[in-house]
Amino acid sequence: MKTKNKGFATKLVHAGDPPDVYGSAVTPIYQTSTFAFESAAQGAARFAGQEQGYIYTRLSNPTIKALEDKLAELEGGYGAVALASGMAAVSTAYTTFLRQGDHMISAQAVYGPSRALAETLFAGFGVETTFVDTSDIANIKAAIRPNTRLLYLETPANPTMSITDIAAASSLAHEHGIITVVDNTFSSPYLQRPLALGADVVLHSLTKFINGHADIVGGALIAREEDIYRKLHHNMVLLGSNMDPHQAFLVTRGVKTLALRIEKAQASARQIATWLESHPQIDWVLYPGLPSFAQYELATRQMDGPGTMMSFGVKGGLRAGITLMNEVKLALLAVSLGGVETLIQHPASMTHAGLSPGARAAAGIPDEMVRFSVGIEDVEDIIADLEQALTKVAELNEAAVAG
Ligand code: LCS
Repeated sequence: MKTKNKGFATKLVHAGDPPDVYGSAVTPIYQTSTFAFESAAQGAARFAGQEQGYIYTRLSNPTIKALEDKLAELEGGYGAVALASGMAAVSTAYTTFLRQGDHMISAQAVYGPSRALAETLFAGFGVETTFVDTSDIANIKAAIRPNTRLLYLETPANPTMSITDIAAASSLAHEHGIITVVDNTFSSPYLQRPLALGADVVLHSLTKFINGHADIVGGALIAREEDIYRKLHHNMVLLGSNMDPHQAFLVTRGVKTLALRIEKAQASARQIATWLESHPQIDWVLYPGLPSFAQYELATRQMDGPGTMMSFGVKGGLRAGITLMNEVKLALLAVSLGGVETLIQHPASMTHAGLSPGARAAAGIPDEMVRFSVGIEDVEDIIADLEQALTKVAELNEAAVAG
């Protein structure tokens, strides 16, 4: 179905679906590694790019292509590559834009392994990275060098919720011939479309909101322009970082309800963040939908909604945070985010444990920080769960004062 001028929810359901020979309502799983040619000449023509058609699943596959076309349309890009995981997307992006002797500027608050990959493997390949607080554009400007090739942003950032002005950052990068990649995992294209703001590439861990059902890991890169898309595709094929057809089928199924899931969870997240902020056992809450959020104005301007992710500090520090995580019964104590289930986790000992304590402190990830991903359960149940766990925290804090 042609979805070019249709609304976002219509695109979620229909974009990318190729016509099927049997009229199948959903794109089938083409669980095949290879595709037979009718003749040697046809095989040669396909390899030469003179004839459209499939060759081998690492290069492309109809089930994967249907997802890629949907993602490209949702993000407003020329083309997308679907990848084995979000980290496959990060490593394919770094590999595509960085060579020995190059320099990258990265947001300092990014998903732990995205930073670790730059600090270990890519440092070993002779690529230097400067990590800065990209919420202030002046910090990006000050870090630019003649050999800077890549500006890597994550906004809102995991887990600080720190926001970078994508339009201002991309425009500065373009003045210096620097490619801008934006990890849009925390918002999804339903809430934020970085390509329209000037970014060159959007990155996703599809594991999160886009798939939404905690049953696969996957990633994607969506390019604004054809030549960047071709480079990403070329490197995906060489690196073998491609997705599998069965994974693609599940993501295509999951993404259809993205708007419904985010609307429901976001309404709950607004309520939970407001409730937490006024709770006596909570010190602070970081949620872009709260007027107290330092970048509330930028968040409201840049995003179509504040999303479903938040971080907060429990009174009593790390010990109290651990009590909260051990006492919740509905929320799963688990990493990942953006699924239908509410999840709670501890960045300093889990997702961001790979960062040095100094890097965590500089990135604004204190030991007492707890991260919360709001699911689509009834909000009353999520709040009741937090309430009973916070009662245990209060008892602990009172015992500490008494004792
Ligand atoms: N980018 C962001 C912003 C992420 O949060 C993650 C994973 C990735 C990239 C990597 O994606 P993956 O390879 O896992 O699909 N974030 C996780 C998290 O916060 N908890 O567990 C995984």
